[in-house]
Amino acid sequence: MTQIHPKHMYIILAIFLFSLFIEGESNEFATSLPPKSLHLKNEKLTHLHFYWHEIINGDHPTKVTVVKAPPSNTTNFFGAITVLDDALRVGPEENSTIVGRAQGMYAASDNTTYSISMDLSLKFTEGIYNGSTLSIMGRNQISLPMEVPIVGGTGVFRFARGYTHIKTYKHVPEVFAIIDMNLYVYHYGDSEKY
Ligand SMILES: *[C@@H]1O[C@H](CO)[C@@H](O)[C@H](O)[C@H]1NC(C)=O
Ligand SMILES: *[C@@H]1O[C@H](CO)[C@@H](O)[C@H](O)[C@H]1NC(C)=O
Ligand SMILES: *[C@@H]1O[C@H](CO)[C@@H](O)[C@H](O)[C@H]1NC(C)=O
Ligand SMILES: CC(=O)N[C@H]1CO[C@H](CO)[C@@H](O)[C@@H]1O
Repeated sequence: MTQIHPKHMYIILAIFLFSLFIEGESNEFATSLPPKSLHLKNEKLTHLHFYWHEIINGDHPTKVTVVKAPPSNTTNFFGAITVLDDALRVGPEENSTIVGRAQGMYAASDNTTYSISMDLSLKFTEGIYNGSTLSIMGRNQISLPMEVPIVGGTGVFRFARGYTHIKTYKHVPEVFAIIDMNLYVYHYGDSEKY
């Protein structure tokens, strides 16, 4: 064992204190927290199942195409942008209970097949989920069953991550589309207090 000379001890202590000072200075805006301080104790996995109802035409369409695909040199509506505020219902029937809404936008972003890039907030209005949201972002090739990432959330769904299976349940072109959604999401919150 090598002995540390007392003089060296002072130097080591000085370097240690200086490093604390540097860290404090450079991280004025960022503080490391124990996860418990945000009640992040039990991460849980929740399965949600509901139907996404999009009314395309009629008196009360729930989506609007704000940018049409340029008429030339495009295929599969490439370039079209749509904004939506669609109901999420427990069942495929048009009068079944609303559990939330899908709000956001999508752009036709594949020039060889009809596929959209989605940026959706699912805003829930039922039970303990009332007021919480999930953010969904990713590619959706509408004609096929798809998997789209869940990239985050708020409220009960803070720190959310997961994926959603999306498949068309019923589609009447130019009239409406009902999409079956199964979501698998890791998150922490479980009460009104999150
Ligand atoms: C889309 O596809 C069409 C037809 O193949 C082609 O003419 C056009 O250049 C493509 N557009 C883009 C942006 O790649
Ligand atoms: C929905 O409508 C159908 C037939 O129109 C009816 O039998 C059913 O009870 C209604 N469901 C709800 C939840 O209102
Ligand atoms: C959801 O929360 C809003 C705002 O706090 C409230 O007005 C509404 O009644 C709640 N809905 C349900 C179904 O609890
Ligand atoms: C596939 C297609 O529509 N191609 C057209 C793209 O635009 C150029 C120039 O405007 C035309 O010459 C092509 O026929």
